Amino acid sequence: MLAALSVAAPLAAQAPGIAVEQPWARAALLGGNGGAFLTLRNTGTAADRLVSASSPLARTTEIHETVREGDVMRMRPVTGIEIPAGGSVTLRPGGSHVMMTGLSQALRAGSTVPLTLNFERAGAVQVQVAVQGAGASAPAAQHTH
Ligand SMILES: [Cu+2]
Repeated sequence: MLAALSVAAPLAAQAPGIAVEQPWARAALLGGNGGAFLTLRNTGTAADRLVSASSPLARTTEIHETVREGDVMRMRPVTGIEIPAGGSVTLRPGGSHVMMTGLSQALRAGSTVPLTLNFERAGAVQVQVAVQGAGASAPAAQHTH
């Protein structure tokens, strides 16, 4: 199954102090919503903060967290995600994620979605998000050379 997910685009991006690793998204329908997931690694000596995100394919792009209310898991927008100096934060299904709503084109498995992440200190970082199947729960195996 993983062989079908090979993607030509680079899967990691580097900005001063911030590395974005393994960005991936679930397949989603035209007009629908898609979640993007990734690991933010802060290689700098000061804390940084993801404050916003945008994609040309989405009407709006928000940073969401998932909270439990009784037996129900709900998503809600947050103003940012802190990445401690020397630390990392992983956005994953069931947790924090980047939410793209009002997609102007379907997200098809095997394609990529451009996403810009804006950090308080590191500024704008552009990544190509690899689209996986709708039921995917983790990034595909990645080869690093
Ligand atoms: Cu969400």
